[in-house]
Amino acid sequence: MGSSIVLVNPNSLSPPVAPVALEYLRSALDQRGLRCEIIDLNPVGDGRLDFLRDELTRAAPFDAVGVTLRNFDDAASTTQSFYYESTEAVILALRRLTPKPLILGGAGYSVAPRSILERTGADFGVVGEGEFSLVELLIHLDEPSKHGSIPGLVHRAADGSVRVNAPAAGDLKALHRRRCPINGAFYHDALSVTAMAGLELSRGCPFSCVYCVEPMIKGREVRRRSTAQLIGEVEELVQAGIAGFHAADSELNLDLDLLVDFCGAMSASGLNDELVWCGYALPRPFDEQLARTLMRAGCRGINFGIDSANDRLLKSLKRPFRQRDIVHAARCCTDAGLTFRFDLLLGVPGETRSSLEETFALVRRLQPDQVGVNIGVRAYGGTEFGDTFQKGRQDPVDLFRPTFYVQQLEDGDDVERYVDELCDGDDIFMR
Ligand code: B12
Ligand code: SF4
Repeated sequence: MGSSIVLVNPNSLSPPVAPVALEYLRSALDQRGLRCEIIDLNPVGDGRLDFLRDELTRAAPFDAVGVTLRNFDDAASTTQSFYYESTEAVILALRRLTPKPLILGGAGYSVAPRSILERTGADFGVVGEGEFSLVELLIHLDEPSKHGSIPGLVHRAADGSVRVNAPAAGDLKALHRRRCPINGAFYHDALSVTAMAGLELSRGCPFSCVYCVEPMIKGREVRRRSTAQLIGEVEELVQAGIAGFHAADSELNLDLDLLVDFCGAMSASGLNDELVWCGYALPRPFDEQLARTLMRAGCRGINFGIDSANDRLLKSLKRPFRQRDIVHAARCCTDAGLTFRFDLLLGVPGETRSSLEETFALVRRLQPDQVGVNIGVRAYGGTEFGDTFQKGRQDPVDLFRPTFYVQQLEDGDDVERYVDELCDGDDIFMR
């Protein structure tokens, strides 16, 4: 039986995002009396591997090492950054520094679990949520006969083949999360979206948008924490001097009862005066009362990932809303004075000059505070879009590496060029 673990955060992207996953995992381990030390490489800069070696020596003895892989690429066709390589360097260094079992997990890891385990030679991985499975694995570290029944565990069978257990949805209300922000001064000294703490109200998404990995890594059932638990977490953030949080939910309005209840409790407790927050939401269900409730609760920004204003394209991407919902949600935010942003996804299959023009015309009419402009769909393995992308190809593409579909316009013109023209130097468009 193992009783202690070191968890490493190798993320070094700029701007930095606080490793909320490690805070949540540490809470779950604490709750079961298991010791957890955290090594956060994000603030270190040069000399990361020396720092890692020194910190491992300080943390010894321990029974296992875990690494969080939050993201392995930026999902953007214009940059195609592949962060996996810098993370792999940390994992390989750990392999050299300690003989203890190496366990991988995280949203990025869960998108390509088998592939990353094989590339790194790590001993175990966890697909999906970590709070329950990591605890079980640590307790049964030396009992391979138990590994086949740990949800989401990626492990090697006796013949060396990699096995991936089906993930399960744990009871989030059974978790007593304690918020002790990691490296608070480094992550939280400015009030930008990235400098906010993470806070998860609910987990999971029931929709099937063709390109999205979230139902795959968070589950399709929307599970919630209780409002009392969430308010307790927010209080602890405030006590730690945190001035804002970004909701870590796939979409905030998947469970409207929870959201409205949480907002009411934020207002009633006065926490709405202590910190501000923001998050992602769908344009439906959304109404003016919700926009006002969010404002009163301290919410200062909603990001609608609308992709397009064209109903034909929204339907083919299996988005659970249409243009009229976008218009309605935007009007509700404007009337309530709630800042909102649209994220566009352009150059999807079937995109034409006129669908691009329709999207830009609508966006200009609705006047969001900001518009994120993304071109090209990232094809991830395990998604419907990834499967369609592979179909009919003689040589399958390695979808782990940045792989994008960008539609050419009907006259052969480039979407990127035409989008630049449509943005016309307007600074609400973030390219
Ligand atoms: C909110 C959010 C943001 C916010 C963060 C704000 C903030 N201050 O926290 C913003 C907008 C800044 C952001 C930015 C980016 N994001 Co983002 N983001 C999210 C989102 C919605 C929530 C992240 C979160 O906090 N989750 C809550 C925590 C608790 O969950 P978790 O990290 O998955 O951890 C759990 C498990 O994975 C597991 N686990 C984690 N680590 C470990 C380790 C071990 C050993 C084990 C066993 C288990 C384990 O257990 C944890 C608890 O259950 C996720 C999607 C999602 N629903 O999770 C995308 C997501 C993580 N982001 C993603 C991406 C691509 C990015 C960007 C690269 C986008 C860009 N082009 O810039 C940047 C990277 C920023 C950075 N510096 O790292 C992708 C990553 C997938 C990939 N391709 O690798 C995701 C999955 C979205 C998606 N649909 O593709 N993001
Ligand atoms: S894009 Fe949003 S609504 Fe669609 S599956 Fe992903 S998280 Fe769910």
